[in-house]
Amino acid sequence: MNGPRRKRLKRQLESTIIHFDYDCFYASVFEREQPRLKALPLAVQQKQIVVTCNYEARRRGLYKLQLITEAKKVCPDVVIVLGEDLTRFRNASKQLYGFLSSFSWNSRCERLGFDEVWLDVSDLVDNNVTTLNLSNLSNSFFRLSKHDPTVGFQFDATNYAGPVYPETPNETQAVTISHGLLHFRLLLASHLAQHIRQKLEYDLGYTATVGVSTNKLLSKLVGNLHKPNSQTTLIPPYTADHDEWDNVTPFIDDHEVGKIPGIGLKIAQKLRRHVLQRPADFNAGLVYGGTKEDVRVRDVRTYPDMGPDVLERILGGPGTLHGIGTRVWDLLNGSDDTAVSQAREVPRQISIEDSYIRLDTIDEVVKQLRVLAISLLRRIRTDLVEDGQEPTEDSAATSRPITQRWLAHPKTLRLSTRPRPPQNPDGSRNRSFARISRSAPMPNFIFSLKESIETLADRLIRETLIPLFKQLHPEKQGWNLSLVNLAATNMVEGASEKGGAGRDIGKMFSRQDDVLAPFRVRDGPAQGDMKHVAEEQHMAGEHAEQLQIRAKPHQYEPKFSTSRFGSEDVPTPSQEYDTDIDIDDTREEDNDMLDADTYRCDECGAVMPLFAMGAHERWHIQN
Ligand code: DCP
Ligand code: MG
Ligand code: MG
Repeated sequence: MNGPRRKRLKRQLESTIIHFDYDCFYASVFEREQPRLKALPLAVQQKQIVVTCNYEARRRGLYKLQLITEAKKVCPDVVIVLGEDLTRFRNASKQLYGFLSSFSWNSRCERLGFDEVWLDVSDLVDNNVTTLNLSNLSNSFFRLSKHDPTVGFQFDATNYAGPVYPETPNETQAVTISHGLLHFRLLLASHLAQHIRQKLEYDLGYTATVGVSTNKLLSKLVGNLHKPNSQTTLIPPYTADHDEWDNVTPFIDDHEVGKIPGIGLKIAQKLRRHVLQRPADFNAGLVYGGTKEDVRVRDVRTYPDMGPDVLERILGGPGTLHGIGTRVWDLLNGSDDTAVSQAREVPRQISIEDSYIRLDTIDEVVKQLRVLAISLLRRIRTDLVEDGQEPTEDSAATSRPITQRWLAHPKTLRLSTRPRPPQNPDGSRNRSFARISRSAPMPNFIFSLKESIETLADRLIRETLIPLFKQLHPEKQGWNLSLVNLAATNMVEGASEKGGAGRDIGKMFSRQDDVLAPFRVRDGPAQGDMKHVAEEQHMAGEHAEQLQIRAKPHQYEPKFSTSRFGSEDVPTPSQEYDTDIDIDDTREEDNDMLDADTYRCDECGAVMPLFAMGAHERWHIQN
């Protein structure tokens, strides 16, 4: 192990991080609505794909991102539910986030997609470590509340809760004082994780798979070892300082390079190519098909001369951020000093979009703008208006008037479209993901809570959206749009009469939204719409990792930001209103799902890597 790496990792040993990934999330949301589904093989369909299925279905051979036709063949009695409307998943995700973040003392609670959350429990755990009764560890009490010492749970602090990595027989796991602080921190965190998982299941009806470690990278990866409804703690030693070995290196070494969050498709390909001395092979699969050659972290890490400088040379280049070599070297060594980001009260922006096979008349555009504007206004009200009650002298009064208060005002409305490129003489089209956009000040009338959403939407279309559209597309015809996006941006938070930190934290968290980068949670399709596309499917979990590896966080590639997982690098919209057409100005926020290696099928909207496209097109021809 080299010096700088050890130093870096050591610095991170002061944090205690728990990563949650809900089990078969979309399927669980349906099971909560209809408990009878629990016992049946259940698949959630988007387009022609099983986006997820419950574990009963997995037992019968179904898997995520399988074709529906294939799933029906493998398991003829599979129950299929439609999951294109994301509203229920978004709501469940918010509720679960609110629940998990209520355990936090430091408000560091970050969501990735809909189904993953990191909790930084460093302060909570440290506090409990310092109050351990070392002479009676097996009868310990975990304090959950800073203020009330009676709130918490009993636990046995001589053993980890749940499985650990490396697998260790229970008797040899026993922890004594001599094991040191890191052991105790992780051990306590493992009990906390178990407690939270149990409550999550009993109180809310969801199960999760959990990882416990000292940074975001390791906690996310280690959780995968025991699925579903379980947890894994990566136990010390984390560095080989005084010991002869550490547990982090063999753990991270076994991963295929593309499985490391933060190592995207292109970076992974470059690493593989360097190690293999030739481009790595792909198996062309239909959807996200069995993909690449297995090049493990170990193969890269131990490759002759490998280190930050060589990586900088292999991966760097025009348009890449300086320091990519160090960053990737850190990741390959299990080191990640990105912080779990602070819970945010309001989203940075709210955006709604839909994609279209054909959208080429003004009448149809107005119709679609109405659908989008209604969704947008509804989301704005849900996310930005807080219900409260007028304070009165009589605390028992039940008839206090309900008040509604704006938490924030989006100051800008942006309309973006993605025109289809014109046909080539041979009838083919060039692929293009370029968006164009125009923005305008958000008119104040939309903040009226007295008017109906429909009335506001009609006025917004008349007064703002149609003029914006005409600026974007001055010609009356000749265009054909494959996508329209409406975004409320430039969020200015309203002053709170109750003040910042001390306000109703439950409400605050339940409103928190979009910890989005590197692939943002997109707003869901408006109900009843037909061709919603898979962009918002870039959520969480294993397949998100697959998606993440081809996500393009920024225009240049590879992009490396301080927060690969977090929200910090969700760009803040410009304060200025653009007056010129910016080609593709929305790419950073909205277009970062797709990169040159990703393709969206014009026919059905499914998103897939280019190599899968041939098979996919053949599939359309046959069906
Ligand atoms: N999802 C999606 N499209 C994808 C990948 C995922 O719509 N390409 C959705 C469906 C999943 C949710 O995101 O329910 C979370 O993704 P996970 O990969 O974590 O999958 P699950 O939670 O469903 O399953 P697991 O139990 O393996 O975590
Ligand atoms: Mg999951
Ligand atoms: Mg997930």
